[in-house]
Amino acid sequence: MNSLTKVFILVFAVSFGLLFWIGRLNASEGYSGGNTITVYNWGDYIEPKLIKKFEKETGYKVIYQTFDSNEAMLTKIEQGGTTFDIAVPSEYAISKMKEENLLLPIDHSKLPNLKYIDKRFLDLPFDPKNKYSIPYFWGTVGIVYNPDKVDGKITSWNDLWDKNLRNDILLVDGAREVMGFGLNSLGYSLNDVDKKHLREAKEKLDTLTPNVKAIVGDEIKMLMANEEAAVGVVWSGDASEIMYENEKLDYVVPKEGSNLWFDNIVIPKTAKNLEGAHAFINFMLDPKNAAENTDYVGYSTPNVGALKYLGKEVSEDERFYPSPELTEKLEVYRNLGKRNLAYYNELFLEFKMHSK
Ligand code: SPD
Repeated sequence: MNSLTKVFILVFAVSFGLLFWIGRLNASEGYSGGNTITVYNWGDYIEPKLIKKFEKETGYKVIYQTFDSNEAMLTKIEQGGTTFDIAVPSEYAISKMKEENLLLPIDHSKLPNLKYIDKRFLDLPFDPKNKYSIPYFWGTVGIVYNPDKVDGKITSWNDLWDKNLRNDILLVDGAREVMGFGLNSLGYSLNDVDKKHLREAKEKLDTLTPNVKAIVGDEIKMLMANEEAAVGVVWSGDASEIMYENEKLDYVVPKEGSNLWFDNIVIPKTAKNLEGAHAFINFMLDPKNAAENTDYVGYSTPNVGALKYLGKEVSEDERFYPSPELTEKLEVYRNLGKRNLAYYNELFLEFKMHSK
């Protein structure tokens, strides 16, 4: 082989290697465009068979990535370098993303299945006219408990401080959720930004630590269903899943009040495949697909078309489909602004350190 051929082979090999690694990097940060769409969703938040079905029906290939909190999702999208076509933030995170100009408007003419969404979930204050977001799931924060392991019924956030629950409580790993119930237990709003109240809530939470067994993510479902703890503070859909696995358990929204939340689908500004993103949203809005998804993940659907397939035992279970009167008494998280959110996160981190 002459030296010119050697140089040619070397240049070819290096270029091929570089292209390969760039391709891998793109894939890991959500490469999309052409025939591919990248979806960024909460863990355990879709029936996997629906992804396959979507790919088969539309010819798009789905790259699927997950997050476990709004804060983690926000940080990743704010940092840039991603090309997610779809993300699923909660309402206060949507307000923040709008404020930071991180979202693209959604073309409703490409979503014929939007008509199946209950009007109650449309045009909410965090996104007037649903310009940037389409309802996916909704729910509450509450207490799932094992009646065999607690004295009497649980009705209040303050029941968590019962001395008999030593090392027997699991908490959802969410700053707004944990700080929120700390505030609610003191009679404050879960959108309170008064630093004195927030510190008071954190100090009260610190006194709960002897009862806290762990602060966990999606594994809370398996742990509660297997009776590894008596009580869990969870999102309603996780409670529904837990109770499906272990019928003995019950779920309550505490009397002092709690959070009503909405997770909506958005198209981040960095999206590369708008056609694919709209096709995905419309597919998820199809009543049969939405019913299959609801049946799998256990959360409450805003899709009235889907409820028909799920049966009355689902739609009439007031623990997971609370009446409009009850939901009016609950509070939706507001976007509290960068500084206040940072303070919530800081106090929650301190609490986590304290409970180790
Ligand atoms: N495992 C999926 C959990 C999704 C829960 N989203 C709730 C957000 C409340 N702010």
